[in-house]
Amino acid sequence: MNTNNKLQAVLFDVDGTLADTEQDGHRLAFNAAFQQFGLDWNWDIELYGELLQVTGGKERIRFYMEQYAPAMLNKSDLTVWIASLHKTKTSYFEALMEAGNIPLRPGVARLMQELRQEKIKIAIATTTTMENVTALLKSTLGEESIGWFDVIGAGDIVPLKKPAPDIYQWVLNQLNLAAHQCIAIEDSENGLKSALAAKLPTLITVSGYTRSQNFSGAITVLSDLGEPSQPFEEIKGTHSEKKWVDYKFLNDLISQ
Ligand code: XBP
Ligand code: MG
Repeated sequence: MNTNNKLQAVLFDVDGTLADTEQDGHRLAFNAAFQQFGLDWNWDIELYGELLQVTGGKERIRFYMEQYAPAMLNKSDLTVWIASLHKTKTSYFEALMEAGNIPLRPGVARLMQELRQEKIKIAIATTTTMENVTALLKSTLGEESIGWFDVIGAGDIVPLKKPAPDIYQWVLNQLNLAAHQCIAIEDSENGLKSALAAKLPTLITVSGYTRSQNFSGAITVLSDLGEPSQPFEEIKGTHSEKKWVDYKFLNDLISQ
């Protein structure tokens, strides 16, 4: 561990932050599962943007049913049925990741590699399932990359999903670190609320669906993590001269 510096760990969100997985990943997987179950539901790009206000796939399916298919809520085995529909959706998502169609966002791989070199811990705090995290990491960074993470907090291991703080608190407990020694990287308002409720300083990189959300409370809001050859755009700036996020950038952010 690097004791000369304040930053001890970086906690990454997954969907929208590591990769733009929602529109052409999760959404397509949900629709494929609906088809397999003989449902005439189709989540188009716009509708899916509205449904994203609810985090968690099972929770999102139930929310959709409340709005668009309330009669089906009377199913006697509703919870089991939603879980099985969601399991099918997860299989389709894994297959989409294996096909390798969704790349990591700018700067993600570079920053993770640098943090590992600097002996800064890296962790994941996500609402999605462990299967999905594994499939994304494998297809983008290789099989061994799962082992790079000191902690992976995913899916149903906590009772309440984002915007509740549970998943970030769980990861902090596992890391045995205080929130002020860490930084969270998120892409959504629900994710920001969750991280802030766990008292984590939070950097936002906006994604397709989240650009116009409310990010008050974030330390800084950027287009992406940037690369030396592909600078980020500052949305709520730090006025840093450097236009890509690296270890020093993050350490300076939480030391201000
Ligand atoms: C993203 C989510 C997830 C995904 C779908 O959360 O809310 O529900 O949309 O994944 P985060 P599941 O950005 O915190 O990762 O169907 O596996 O829930
Ligand atoms: Mg996200």
